[in-house]
Amino acid sequence: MLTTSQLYRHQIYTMTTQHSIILVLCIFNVPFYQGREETENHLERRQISIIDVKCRKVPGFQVYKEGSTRMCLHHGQNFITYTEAKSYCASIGSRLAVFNTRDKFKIVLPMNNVWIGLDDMETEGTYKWADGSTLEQSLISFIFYPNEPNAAYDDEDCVCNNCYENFLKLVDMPCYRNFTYLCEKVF
Ligand SMILES: [Ca+2]
Ligand SMILES: [Ca+2]
Repeated sequence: MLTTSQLYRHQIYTMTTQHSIILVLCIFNVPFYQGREETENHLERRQISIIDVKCRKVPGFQVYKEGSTRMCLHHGQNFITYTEAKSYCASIGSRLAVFNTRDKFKIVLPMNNVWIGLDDMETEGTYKWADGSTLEQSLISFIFYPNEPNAAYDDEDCVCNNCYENFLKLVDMPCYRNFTYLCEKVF
């Protein structure tokens, strides 16, 4: 039988032990979570630096920035059809540029008469980016001029920026029209 005094000391010992375990867990947990955040930040910085470093080594391409977004782009200045632009980008180890986030779209926004990698050539009304992904519905009103894409002449399957009158955003246009183009190098 434990005396009251012994029981009291036992309880104190148990509590102290439990607190010690919790304390130890806390000590080890703090650097664990900090470490994970640092790793994510490190990876994000590394991703940025990969584009910054590698893009400079690709002739004709340069880094375009918006916020923390980086894109390695070549703006071809000659006026060619969408299909020609697509082929040319492939021939230099790239593809037509994909602007599938708001920050990315802000990069192309000030450019005029330029094809980007977005079309509904495969299935009318279903727009796909040049990386094979489908255009997100939530992005349409942000990147397209109001009431575009409108398939105005039935043969409008390719997308260009600021390439029709004073429509200062994306519109769908016939793919045989001639515009400059943006190729994107992906690392
Ligand atoms: Ca179309
Ligand atoms: Ca149109």
